Amino acid sequence: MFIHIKSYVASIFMALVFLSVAPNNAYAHGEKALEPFIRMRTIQWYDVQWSQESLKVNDEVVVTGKFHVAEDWPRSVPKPDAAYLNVAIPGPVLIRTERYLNGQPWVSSAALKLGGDYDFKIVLKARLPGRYHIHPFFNLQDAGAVMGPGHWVEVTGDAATFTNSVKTISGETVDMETYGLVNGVSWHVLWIVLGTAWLLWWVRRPLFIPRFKMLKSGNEDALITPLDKTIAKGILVVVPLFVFGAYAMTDSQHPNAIPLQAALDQIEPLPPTVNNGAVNVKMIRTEYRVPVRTMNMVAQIHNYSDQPIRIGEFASANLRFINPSLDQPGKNEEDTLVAAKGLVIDDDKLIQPGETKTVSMAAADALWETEKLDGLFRDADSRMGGLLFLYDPSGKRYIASISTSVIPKFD
Ligand SMILES: [Cu+2]
Repeated sequence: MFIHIKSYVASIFMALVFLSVAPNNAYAHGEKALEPFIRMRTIQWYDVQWSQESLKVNDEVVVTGKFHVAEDWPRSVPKPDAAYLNVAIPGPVLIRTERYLNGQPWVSSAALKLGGDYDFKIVLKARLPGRYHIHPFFNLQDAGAVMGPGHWVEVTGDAATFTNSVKTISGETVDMETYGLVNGVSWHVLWIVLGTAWLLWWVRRPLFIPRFKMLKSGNEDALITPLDKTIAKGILVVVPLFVFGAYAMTDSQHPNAIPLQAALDQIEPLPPTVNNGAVNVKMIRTEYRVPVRTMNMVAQIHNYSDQPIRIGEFASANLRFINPSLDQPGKNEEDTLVAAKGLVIDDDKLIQPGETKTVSMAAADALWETEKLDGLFRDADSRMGGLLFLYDPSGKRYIASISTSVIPKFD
């Protein structure tokens, strides 16, 4: 009976493992995995660009972009006190050679300031040929990975020609592809051989039940022979000596070793002038109409700048809803995450300097559903965030971060 239950549980477990492993979309790698309120109200990416999309082995692709750290950071998500910007790629097919935040070289994690804007640059070097979807993404401590937009990059050429040499502080040039490999493999082999030998030494003898019987009959002294004890003592002396010896040798070969750095990098957000702070947007009411997949937003916009402005785009969770009547740069209409005619404004006139105007906007596209952002209403936190891009007649951009609770409409 017990065996039956066990095999039943085991088969359910196997089925679950299989289901979780079997991909239903081989291209997705977690872009839609996080709850909508986290994707919309933590890291708000914009202007993300890839320097090229077809490169040869050893060529570089530079990923640049900006992100805004939402002011209305969700209560249930730990604050970004240690955040690490990385690139999502399927394995070491490209290597990251440089990374900058606000123009500053960036090695470790950094604390991000809520409400701040940051400018990043990542340099990648192609290692293995193939076609890869590359995203910048943020690893947020205790919160998870917030994906930025992705782009397909094709790598051609011969993997054997890949080079990855770096010059150390002491002036030595090392090949990162092979450096320390023999050493690492040798140590692993040593411990595996030693561990397996010790295991086999005991396993070759009668095991649990015969030993248990000997123990019960008071014959336990016969279980461990003097030779066993001698070998055990030998291991106890030789292994630590060997480890300390190897350590002393390494230390004398490389006297100036620096440990891996664990401190956080200190990087300030961009000065507020970058986004001017010249436009203030107060959300009055936001409704999402489920059947027509439309976010209806009523906003009060105050223009503190000295130029008349118009709304050009609403961006949230890497989706971009564009006002088609305004010719704005970087529309990227062919991008699957861009709704090129997705933003409709009821009274789409210039907002004059000093004017406060109430505007109704509708961000409509099936992307709300296909990107699984409509799951917002099944969350305990149904607040949405995003960036509103406004432009003056000269094309200068003003960015306002918005945050609003969303009411679903099911008809
Ligand atoms: Cu992707």
